[in-house]
Amino acid sequence: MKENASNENDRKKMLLMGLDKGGKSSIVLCLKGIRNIASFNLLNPTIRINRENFRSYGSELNIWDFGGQEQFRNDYIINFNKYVLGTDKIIFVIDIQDTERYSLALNYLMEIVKKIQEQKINLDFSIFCHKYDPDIEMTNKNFDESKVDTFIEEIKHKMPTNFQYEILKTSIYTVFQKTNIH
Ligand SMILES: Nc1nc2c(ncn2[C@@H]2O[C@H](COP(=O)(O)OP(=O)(O)OP(=O)(O)O)[C@@H](O)[C@H]2O)c(=O)[nH]1
Ligand SMILES: [Mg+2]
Repeated sequence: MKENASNENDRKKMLLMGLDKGGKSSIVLCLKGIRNIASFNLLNPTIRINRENFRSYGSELNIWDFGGQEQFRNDYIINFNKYVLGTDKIIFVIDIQDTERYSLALNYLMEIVKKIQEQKINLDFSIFCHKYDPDIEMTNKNFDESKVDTFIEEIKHKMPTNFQYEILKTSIYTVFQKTNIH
């Protein structure tokens, strides 16, 4: 985490950004500890920014979930400096199953990175290659791993060399759980 993180009570401010339907609000539910898949079906598209505070994995989080629809995105870029104030971490979420919007997602990512660099903002930055579901080839017949790999290489190529970030493959779908009852 960045050294000058000075939020109240050590609360971490985290922004979730990315195109609409990418899975950001679903990730928030996961961070909140929701394990019932049915709850995910109840999610509606996020209108502008949804802010929530909760405790997750030992940290107090102040999550800003940025609705990704086109009509909202321009404002985020124009007013980025205002939104990013006090931010410890940004997660940029890309739906890797949405191959048609790879370049749109990449352009949006680059706009955000440019803003961070212009303002010399110090924060953790992660890129989630999301919807990388277990056994994905069974649920998505069009899935082509080499396409994803090529895209990830393109991201790495476009990211400024002096910009620190991590790229992760993520999914909300995990395997069946069991709990002892006696
Ligand atoms: N296959 C798969 N689907 C997912 C995953 N995560 C989320 N989804 C689905 O993706 C759709 C969009 O999820 P949301 O979390 O609402 O997406 P969002 O990024 O918040 O969208 P906006 O609020 O419009 O910006 C929903 O139908 C989710 O169930 C995942 O890991 N794998
Ligand atoms: Mg949402």
